[in-house]
Amino acid sequence: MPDALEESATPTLVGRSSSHFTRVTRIFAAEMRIRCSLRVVHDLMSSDPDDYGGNPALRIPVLQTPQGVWFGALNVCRALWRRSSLRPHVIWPEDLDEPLLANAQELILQAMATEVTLIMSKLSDASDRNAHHAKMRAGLVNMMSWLEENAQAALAALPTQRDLSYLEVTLFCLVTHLEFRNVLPTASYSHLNLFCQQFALRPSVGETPYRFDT
Ligand SMILES: N[C@@H](CCC(=O)N[C@@H](CS)C(=O)NCC(=O)O)C(=O)O
Repeated sequence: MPDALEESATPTLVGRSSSHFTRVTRIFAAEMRIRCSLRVVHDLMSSDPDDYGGNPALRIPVLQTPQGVWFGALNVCRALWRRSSLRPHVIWPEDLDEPLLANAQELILQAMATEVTLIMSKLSDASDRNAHHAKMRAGLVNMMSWLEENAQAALAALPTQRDLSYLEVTLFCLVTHLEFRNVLPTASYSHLNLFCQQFALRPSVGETPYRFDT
């Protein structure tokens, strides 16, 4: 197959419709108008990298393209952007060059990772009464409080000339996922909820709802 045709072949996203890191990439794909087929990872307890599109970390999302395989949400989003003919103006994490914005991005990604650990330890039947679990929950609550306090200022500090930012997509996927997976009630986070309501007006959000794959 000629290179040009290979590049245009539909990429496969390996992930789950219930996963927040996967949703980040699905929102990016929708924003870039790139059609991806979803290969669902049904068993997150599998230790076989082949079940995760070859990712040795045994994590999703992964994007399989004719060019190669991309591990992790940020790599996937960048790969999608490079494939896109639209090439919208995206603010990436490395563009966040002041503490407020850089720390907001760090805490959003850490809160997402903490949520994964809490959910996975519950799934694997680990006791949720141990000291590490309690520390992770405390950290998650602290991070969400920090984000609630600082989100308005951080969002206002984003460059106005943008079509999209990794910060907004990850923040939206984090806050809505906490509620979806009953990890933490979010009703009291009024600024974060307002942001989510506004961000949810984007068609890319409506096209990628959280749901459990069957
Ligand atoms: N650094 C990775 C983290 C991905 C991640 O933690 N994904 C979760 C699903 S949302 C996962 O694969 N969990 C399986 C596990 O923890 O074993 C990224 O940014 O994509």
